[in-house]
Amino acid sequence: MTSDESHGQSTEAGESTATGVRQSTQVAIIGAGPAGLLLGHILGQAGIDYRILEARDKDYVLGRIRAGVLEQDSVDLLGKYGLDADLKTNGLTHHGIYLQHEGERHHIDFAELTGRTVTVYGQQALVHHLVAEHERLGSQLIFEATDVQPTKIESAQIDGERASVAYTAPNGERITLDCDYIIGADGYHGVCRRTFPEGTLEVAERVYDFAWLGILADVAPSTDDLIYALHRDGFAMHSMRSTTVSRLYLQVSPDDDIANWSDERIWEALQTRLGTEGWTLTEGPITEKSILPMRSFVVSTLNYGRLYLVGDAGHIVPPTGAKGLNSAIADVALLAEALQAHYAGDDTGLEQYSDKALDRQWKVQHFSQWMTDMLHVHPADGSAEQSAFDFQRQLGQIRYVTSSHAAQVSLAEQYAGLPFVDAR
Ligand code: RFL
Ligand code: PHB
Repeated sequence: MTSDESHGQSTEAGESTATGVRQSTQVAIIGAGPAGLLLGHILGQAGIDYRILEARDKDYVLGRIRAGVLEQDSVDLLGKYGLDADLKTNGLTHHGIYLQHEGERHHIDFAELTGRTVTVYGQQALVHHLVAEHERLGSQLIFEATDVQPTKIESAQIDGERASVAYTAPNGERITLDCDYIIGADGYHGVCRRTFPEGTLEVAERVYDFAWLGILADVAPSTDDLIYALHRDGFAMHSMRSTTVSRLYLQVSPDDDIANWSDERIWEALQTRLGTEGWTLTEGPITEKSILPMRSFVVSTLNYGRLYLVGDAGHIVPPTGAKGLNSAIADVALLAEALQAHYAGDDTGLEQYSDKALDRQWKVQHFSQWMTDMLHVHPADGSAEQSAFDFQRQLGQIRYVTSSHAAQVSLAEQYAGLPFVDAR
């Protein structure tokens, strides 16, 4: 089946029962974030039926801003499935990043160090494109599907039994959707992870004592590549969305209130933390601002019975290494391949999915935490002496990274992206 053909055509006109309507598909995907939307496209192109159930309305899903950097393998995967038309026009290829400390700025050239690049392309633009393509194909993408409840997930152990997902459709009808597999692509706050039977899933977690204040501004970026800066006042970053829109971040306290941050105060802090001699940060109207908490979080398994987790439903990283969206895409690549192999008669990929995805994920967790630790001021939870020690240690680390070829290759290799894992 090609991407031009309609797909995701699960049976719509199901049988009515006393408790509602019973319908059927092969794969029920819960969540229309980037992971769920992308998985649907790949399955559809392989001729596998699916239905995507999203709790929020379409405007809300299209309105979320979030991530901005795609690894090269993410870009290549979107290209492989013909989902990169907008990305090719509006994505900005970047050859590296700047690391900055105490006003000193160093370029780390990924292309030169590893032959790989990254692409700055907003998650919002990606989601817009994936939704538009689903609509063009007439996919089964249901917004405002409420009270979504996965059931019979353990049915993999019972011969011939299928799983099902119950949900309330936007017209108020309660639907039971029978399926072979349920995919939890429902993010950190989703329902799927909570459906694992007690004792089958453990959580490893770290919460940080700092957060990011993120802004979007209608002003051309003042830099060619992203700038990550450690300053005594805290971390700051300069990213972008296009040649006319900038995205910038500041480290703040997680219990700070956005009301405390006037536009003027934000620009002042950005000028201080990002400033270097001979360089100007151009200011412009701020169109969006919010404070984003951060955490590291990984579940012990991404699979129980007929239920599989992908993306933020199974793991979260702090955004410093730009890995969340890319990890979601890496999971989808692996699981989509495993599901295709299943329908061709081979279950090895499904059996190995969780171990393989988590093996890659823990490497990504290490990198994200390393970048975060190196670039943020650690609040004096213990003592001012500890904080002062940490700051000097971090400066030592940045000076090492910016002067060592080996350290730069390692950073570049991880930032541009560890290879996606093969399901075979
Ligand atoms: P999402 O995007 O959270 O989507 C989950 C979807 O599931 C829906 N849902 C439900 N639907 C039905 N029933 C339920 N019970 C449901 N519960 C939830 C939700 O409404 C939602 O639509 O997860 P997904 O698809 O796994 O995608 C993950 C990414 O969104 C996330 O990892 C990234 O945004 C993280 N991230 C970054 N990642 C990168 O790779 N590069 C970056 O540069 C980057 N920058 C960032 C980021 C995240 C940030 N924030 C906001 C934490 C920058 C920031 C500021
Ligand atoms: C972004 O552009 O939103 C962005 C870029 C790099 C990161 C995090 C966020 O590490």
